[in-house]
Amino acid sequence: MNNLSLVLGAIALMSTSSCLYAQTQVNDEASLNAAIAAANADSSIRTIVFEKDADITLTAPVIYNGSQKIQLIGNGAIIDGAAAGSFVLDDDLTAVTKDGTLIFNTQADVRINGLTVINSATRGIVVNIPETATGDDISISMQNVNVIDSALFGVHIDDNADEFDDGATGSDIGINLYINGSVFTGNGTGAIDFDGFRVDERAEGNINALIVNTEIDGNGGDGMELDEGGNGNVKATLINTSFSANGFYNEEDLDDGLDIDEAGAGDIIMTMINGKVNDNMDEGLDLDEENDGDVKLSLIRVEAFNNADEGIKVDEEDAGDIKARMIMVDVAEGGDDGIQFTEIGEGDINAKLINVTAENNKKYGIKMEQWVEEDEEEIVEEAGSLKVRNVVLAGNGKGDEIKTHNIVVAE
Ligand SMILES: [Ca+2]
Ligand SMILES: [Ca+2]
Ligand SMILES: [Ca+2]
Ligand SMILES: [Ca+2]
Repeated sequence: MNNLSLVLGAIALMSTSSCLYAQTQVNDEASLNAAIAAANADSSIRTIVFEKDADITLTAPVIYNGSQKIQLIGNGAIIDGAAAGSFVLDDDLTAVTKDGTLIFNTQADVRINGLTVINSATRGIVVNIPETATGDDISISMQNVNVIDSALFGVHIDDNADEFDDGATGSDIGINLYINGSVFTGNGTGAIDFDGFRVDERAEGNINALIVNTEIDGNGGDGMELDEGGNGNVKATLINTSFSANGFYNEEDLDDGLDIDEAGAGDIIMTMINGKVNDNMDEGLDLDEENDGDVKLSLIRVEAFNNADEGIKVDEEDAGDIKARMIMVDVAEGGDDGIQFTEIGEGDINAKLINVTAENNKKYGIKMEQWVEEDEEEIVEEAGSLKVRNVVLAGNGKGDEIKTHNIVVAE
């Protein structure tokens, strides 16, 4: 048997075992609902295939409730969710809804390829992880997926058991996220505080995200927010990504390009290679770590230009350190400090900057402060360390020295 027939044989096997819907391709609302209803009723159905470039207009949310892994092969289909659900505003002008254009109520893996969701009346794609989920983490994969012009979140992956997104109750499992070749733009323009892409992970479990060749630009809330509470880390690896021109919708509380909030035990471990965080209305990159745990940040070839607040901001609180490495990072024209690290509680800062520029920022180009308590009068900890090589500061509003507290700067 030659290689081609081996491959074809493998595809045929896969087809019979997992592509029951390959023959009846989805091309409208009725066939999409029929396919999802069939998968909800029959756990052997794991794949739903769309007709090439199908245009589908929904009149209501489409809801997957199955317990099996599910794969949507979009083949370039576009789903218009302008009439798929609604939201109400409560007294605080917070939008309240359980709706979304495509909803997955499951702890099983979700894989979506080659699909675009536009104009959602509420959220674009929603994954609700049941509070009772135990066992393996959920893996969510989106390749060549576009979510454009949703009123609320573009994508919402929700492990938060609290209806109002409060507290730290959630499932025992964590979230693995893989995004490649995708665009999330124009979302979060129907109510305040809705991001292009939001992940809420609570209780036990990590957020483990790998995002490649993806643009998360022009959303009303944060471009992306990864929000982790309870035990567990946020690990994010971002390669060839853009988080720009986000955060414009709520003039009272503008938002960031990429916002990572980690609380409870656990670390933020972030690597960005070839990244852009430009023109956001609050911070470009905003990392907040609370309670036990460190921030470990590695930025290589990253630009943060023209953000309204800090270009790159890291806050670490309570026990734990900031360890950072920045190589070929340029931060300019920001409305506050260019790069700002604040370490509080037990722990230190250990950073290395190589070929970094910070120019024309409103306050300091680079500010790194290590405190036990912020603004303490007496230093009681061993100093942290900042190694710099070929670091250029120019035109910054508070001068062009690196501003530090209890950090030894060495060439
Ligand atoms: Ca969890
Ligand atoms: Ca945590
Ligand atoms: Ca600390
Ligand atoms: Ca900490």
